[in-house]
Amino acid sequence: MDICMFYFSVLVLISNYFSLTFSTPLFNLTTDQYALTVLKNSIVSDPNAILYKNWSIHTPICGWIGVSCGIIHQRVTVLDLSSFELRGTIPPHLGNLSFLRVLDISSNSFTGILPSELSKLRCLEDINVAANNFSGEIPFGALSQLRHMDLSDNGFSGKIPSSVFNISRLQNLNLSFNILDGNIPEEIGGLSSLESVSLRSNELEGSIPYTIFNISSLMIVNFRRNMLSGKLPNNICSNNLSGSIPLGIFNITTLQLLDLSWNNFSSTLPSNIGLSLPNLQYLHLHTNNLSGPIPASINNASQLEELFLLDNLFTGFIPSFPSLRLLTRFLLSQNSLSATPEMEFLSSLTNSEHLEVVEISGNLLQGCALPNSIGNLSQSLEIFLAHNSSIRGVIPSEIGNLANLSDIQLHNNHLSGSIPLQGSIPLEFCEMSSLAELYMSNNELEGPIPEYLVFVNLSSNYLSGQITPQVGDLKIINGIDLSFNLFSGDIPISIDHCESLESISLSNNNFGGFIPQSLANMKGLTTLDLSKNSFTGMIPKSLQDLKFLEYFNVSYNKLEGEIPNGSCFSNFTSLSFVHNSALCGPARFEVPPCSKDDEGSKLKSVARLMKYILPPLFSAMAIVIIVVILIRRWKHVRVGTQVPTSLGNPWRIISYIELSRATNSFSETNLLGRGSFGSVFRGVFDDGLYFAVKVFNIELEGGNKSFETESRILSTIRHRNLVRIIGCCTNMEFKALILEIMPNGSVEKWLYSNGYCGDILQLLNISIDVALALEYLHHGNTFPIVHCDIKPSNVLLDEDMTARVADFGIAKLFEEGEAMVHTKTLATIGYAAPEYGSEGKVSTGADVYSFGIMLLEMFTRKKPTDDMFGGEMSLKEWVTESLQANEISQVLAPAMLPERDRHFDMKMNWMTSVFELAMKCLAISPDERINMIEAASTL
Ligand SMILES: *[C@@H]1O[C@H](CO)[C@@H](O)[C@H](O)[C@H]1NC(C)=O
Ligand SMILES: *[C@@H]1O[C@H](CO)[C@@H](O)[C@H](O)[C@H]1NC(C)=O
Ligand SMILES: *[C@@H]1O[C@H](CO)[C@@H](O)[C@H](O)[C@H]1NC(C)=O
Ligand SMILES: *[C@@H]1O[C@H](CO)[C@@H](O)[C@H](O)[C@H]1NC(C)=O
Ligand SMILES: *[C@@H]1O[C@H](CO)[C@@H](O)[C@H](O)[C@H]1NC(C)=O
Ligand SMILES: *[C@H]1O[C@@H](CO)[C@H](O)[C@@H](O)[C@@H]1NC(C)=O
Repeated sequence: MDICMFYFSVLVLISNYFSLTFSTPLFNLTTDQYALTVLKNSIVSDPNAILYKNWSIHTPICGWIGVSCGIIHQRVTVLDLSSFELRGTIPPHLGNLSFLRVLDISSNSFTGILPSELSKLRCLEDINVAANNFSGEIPFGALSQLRHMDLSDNGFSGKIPSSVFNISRLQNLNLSFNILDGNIPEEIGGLSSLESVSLRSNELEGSIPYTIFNISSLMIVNFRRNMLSGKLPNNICSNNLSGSIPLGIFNITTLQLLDLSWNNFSSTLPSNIGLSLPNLQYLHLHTNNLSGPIPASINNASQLEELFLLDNLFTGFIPSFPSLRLLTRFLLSQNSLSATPEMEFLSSLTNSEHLEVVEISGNLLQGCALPNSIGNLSQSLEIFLAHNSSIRGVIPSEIGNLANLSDIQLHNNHLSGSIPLQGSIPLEFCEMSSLAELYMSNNELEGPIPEYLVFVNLSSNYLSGQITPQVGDLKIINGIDLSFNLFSGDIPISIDHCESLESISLSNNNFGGFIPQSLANMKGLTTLDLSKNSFTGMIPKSLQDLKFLEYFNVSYNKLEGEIPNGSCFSNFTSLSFVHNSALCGPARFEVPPCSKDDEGSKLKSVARLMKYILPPLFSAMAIVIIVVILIRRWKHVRVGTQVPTSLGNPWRIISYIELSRATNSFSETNLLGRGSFGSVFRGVFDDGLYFAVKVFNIELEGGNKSFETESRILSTIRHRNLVRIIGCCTNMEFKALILEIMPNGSVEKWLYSNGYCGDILQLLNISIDVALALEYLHHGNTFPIVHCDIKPSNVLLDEDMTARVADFGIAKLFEEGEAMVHTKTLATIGYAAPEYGSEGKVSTGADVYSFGIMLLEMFTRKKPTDDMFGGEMSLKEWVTESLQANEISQVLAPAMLPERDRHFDMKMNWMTSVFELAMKCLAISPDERINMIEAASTL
């Protein structure tokens, strides 16, 4: 009989004895009732009034919400208060709930220590205090019945007590996201029932004890480091495990997840790893110092879904993995790996039907060429990164089969030959100059267009040449957009072989000759834009039979003769026809009426010309600058020149001419604002899309750099709370970024506008948006990005009032090994952290500080530079004093929280929490500031 059962029996005996002696078992009930009442009284905030209403002294505790009792003894066995949004402390009296089996107070805001009296809970099987703000040491002694212990996401510090490792029944141990230090004790090997252990993101150091091999039931091992620090030094909590990975860990056949990433392990992987770990699903060993070959036996771990070995020192050939059918992510970038010339490992991945991500960039793939079988990789493939790898040869056109590929990066290789005209080529247009240069210097770009093109978008480039008659081979093409280029020549008659064509835009080029009658053979045509060219002759009458034609534009040409008036033409307006030589027809087209004779003779001559004169032209397209091709299934592509803006879509390259037209030559009336970098204008594209364009003043020192920084950063990141880029326009003299327009302006403008009403919820939402954006910047990428200029004027509001962080002109993208850099860039006074403002030291902490100031400003509606501050008194001091005096209503923005508000108390509590959070962001020393993960989760 185990201790708990023994204890239980004794108590039952006693209570029975008492029940015989007295009329009710009052003795036991009052102990539990007393403990829970003390707990209730220790709660300082219960925003949903759960305990306040339900835990009534007049009802039996066993009916209280979150409380369950044993049927016979009527003692509390379960206390589950998870996610009640409670704030307060845990009193030692809980240790008197001697029959408690389950204690779950997770996802609240409990603070203080966990009382050591909880060690008296001898029946406790499951304790979950995750996601609170507990601090101090882990108090437990021998809780011999414990099976599940979850203390994650708190502030527990000190060493892991060895008593934890004496709990032989323990199955799940989760201590992640705390600030525990010291070594992992060897006693861990005694946890013979352990199935899952997570010590992720602590400050543990030393090595993993070899005794771990004893734990034959382990399925999940997560010792991942806090991502922020990784190999970066010091400032934030991080594991610092090192040495070799004990080989015994690879003998635990039950293992499903092994995550040792972001540590400093230096060893090789055992060659039989895949044989000894047949159940492995996730192998995350990235960002360590692991070396040696990647064992081919990994292929035997047929359950493997994620293989993350990137950022290590692995060498040798990448083996083939034909058996990994469940693989979704294959990340081997940043090693010193090589491969066979045909890159057989890539071919072997064609068996992985669910493959989504392949990253092999930054390796030593000299002499390797991408195999044609790349086109047989899974249709679910979204990301393929193989840049900086010395790959040679051509890009196989089969890559175009990968319909869902949204990010492919092949720059800085030795690729040659033609650019396959399919697939969607990367996001980083402005960055792609390196790609273009590489192509330019090594290649003559020419060659036939592959036959299976679905959509060609070459608009807004400097492309010249003529359309070859081979265009007729594009049997399944849906759309051709060659607008805004320097193309010339005729439209080949053979274009009518493209029977699926729905959209043709050739506007803004130098096309000439007649409009071929054969266009009318493309029955599905919905858009035909030939405007701003030099077409001559007549508009073929047959075009009026195009049933689906919705958009037709031949304005600004040299056309003459009658405008057809039948069928689909009845809906077009004079705008489609303005600025031609001598068009005539119905009055509503605002052209003179036609005389009968004119018409007949002209028609005939046109027909004759069509038949005999237009020769088949053979010419190749000479591609002069960056070729940007987009093919999407038709359903993904909007007709015409709609700008793709959704996530994953590439940037659009916009010509200066187009931009100038769309902003009315950058007129003053379209000016939205000026800054140190240059100016922002409003504009509207032909298709009605409004946008903002940020024109960088590249003559100013730093202007060019600012453009580069901003486009570099914005091309690598995507988040709902960051301003989104539509495209760019760049040449030697002019650099601009085209951004989504934010109809509600900046937070600053909104904060100090007349319509401002200080809605707390809205402010909180904005705070959360900004926090999430910063969390993503700091922690969501391989290396942290520091914005360096967080303030209300750099946070914009979209039409839904979702906040988006903008203006990355002075942001810093940290490289490996950096956590702090020096800068001379001027910080904004008032918002800059002390170490940044005075010494130019930039770390993620600098953003945290600025965010803290922004929080204070939003809720007090006082700028840090307000006249009332200066000398000793700063915005921070001012709020601190009111917090200490418990009088924050004194500093809240006027009218923010009227006394009559129905939820006055609750909202006042929120405000206190917000200000307390701001203070944690405003610690003088960057090391003492909280990080944005904590800040965002607090909010
Ligand atoms: C408390 O909550 C429980 C469970 O939701 C419910 O059954 C009980 O009636 C409530 N008691 C009071 C006094 O509201
Ligand atoms: C990691 O531990 C090593 C010793 O094992 C120590 O020299 C080093 O400073 C530690 N690094 C960090 C970031 O704590
Ligand atoms: C792992 O298992 C193999 C085969 O069972 C054995 O030879 C080896 O000694 C074991 N290694 C460790 C470190 O336990
Ligand atoms: C990582 O380990 C190596 C030795 O294997 C040591 O030289 C280096 O300092 C360690 N790095 C950190 C950040 O602790
Ligand atoms: C003209 O436009 C109307 C409304 O947009 C549409 O219902 C009608 O079918 C169009 N007519 C032709 C001939 O396309
Ligand atoms: C049990 O808890 C302690 C605090 O840890 C109290 O001091 C005791 O009074 C309490 N005992 C009873 C019977 O409620």
